[in-house]
Amino acid sequence: MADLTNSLFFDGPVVLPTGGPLYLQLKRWIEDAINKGAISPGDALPSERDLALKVDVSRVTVRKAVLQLVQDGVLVQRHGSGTFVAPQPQRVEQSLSQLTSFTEDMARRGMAVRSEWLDRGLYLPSPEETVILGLSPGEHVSRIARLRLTGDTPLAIERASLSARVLPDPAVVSDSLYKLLERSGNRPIRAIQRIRAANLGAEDADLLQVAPGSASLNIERTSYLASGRVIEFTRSIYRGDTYDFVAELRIGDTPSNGAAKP
Ligand code: 16G
Repeated sequence: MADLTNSLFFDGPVVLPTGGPLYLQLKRWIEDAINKGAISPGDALPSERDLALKVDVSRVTVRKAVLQLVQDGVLVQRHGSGTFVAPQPQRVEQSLSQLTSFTEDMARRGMAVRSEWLDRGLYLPSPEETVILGLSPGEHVSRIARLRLTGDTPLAIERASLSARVLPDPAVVSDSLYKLLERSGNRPIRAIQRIRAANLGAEDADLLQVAPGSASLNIERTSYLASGRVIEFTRSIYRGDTYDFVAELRIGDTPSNGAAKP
């Protein structure tokens, strides 16, 4: 654990972001410092008095900003020892062999899940969507883009495309897309996933509340109905610091274990 009495101010004079009440400006500045990695989980914040002096605001302003950050779960206060950057969110393990929804994955861990809408609407499909979803000429695509969170912690950005014939009104998706598809008998039973490591651009990093360039796991899921028809094509961007994908591996029927088939 580092003593941050001074290191928060290494970058020179403090320039608060503009707009809104002073305590909210200070709150955003502290959040930025955490997101940029200037202060890390577990690090101690300078004392209220030191912060007020360095930032040139009143102690009341510091107290209000810190209180909000504590309420948001960004900072924690330990009686007698000070204020600290909250520990990293709990890592989530997801099986790679089960076809589950985000809502189900989180419910199994007892975590409340919610979504913030980034976009939802009917669009002319891209050539990629036309091919992957097997759309007929003139058929539209329903796109839903969501920030998926547990509490106040964003975990993933998901951008799903479905045929407008399957989902004519994307506004009807409330909590779970799979639950909705299940009701119309369109829940996928099989999916192919492609996972690759990437670094977050500024916009996605901002949504996921991490520093630009942070690691992410980008997943493309193409899901199928029992008929073999593609029902969903989703691109997800998971925060690299919160997700572990776990696959169970079994020895196969190979010649080496004597179980080879002709
Ligand atoms: C998962 C799926 C995503 C699906 C979503 C439905 C991955 C990588 N992606 O996040 O393809 O659209 O679940 O979740 O697992 P929902 O039913 O909670 O909306």
